[in-house]
Amino acid sequence: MSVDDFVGKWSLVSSEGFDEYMKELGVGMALRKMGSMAKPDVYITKDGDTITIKTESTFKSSELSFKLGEKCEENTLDGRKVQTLITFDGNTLTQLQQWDGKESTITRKIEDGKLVVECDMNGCKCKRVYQKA
Ligand code: A9M
Repeated sequence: MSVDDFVGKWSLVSSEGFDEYMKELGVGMALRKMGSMAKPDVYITKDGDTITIKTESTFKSSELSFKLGEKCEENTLDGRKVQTLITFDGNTLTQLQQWDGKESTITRKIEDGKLVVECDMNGCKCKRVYQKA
């Protein structure tokens, strides 16, 4: 498994615990409703050692470009400004977001050809599965 296996367009097929995760992040009700309804497409590209993850939905979109192991600033869809560090262990892309003394982890891995995204904040977990579009 390499980062190249993550490259492509991915469409959301299932989501568990996302509302609870957004609550734990402190996202307000209106935005949580949008988040729950959205069926985003995720575009992952790689240019040299720069990886870009673009999340597109009819409501809101976001784009994050980063190099593995280098901290960068990320503006999240719910308006947090966080420090993000993404690493790859040969299997899983692990993203650590830190802001205001808080942190959340987002992992991405490929399972049965699907992109499995798991988010964790204070032990409140969410699992979202995307299939190759
Ligand atoms: C994911 O599937 C999970 C990433 C978690 C991001 C959490 C940010 C909170 C969202 C707040 C509401 C946004 C309302 C707009 C609707 C857009 C929906 C998109 C949700 C991700 C794979 C994608 O990398 N990440």
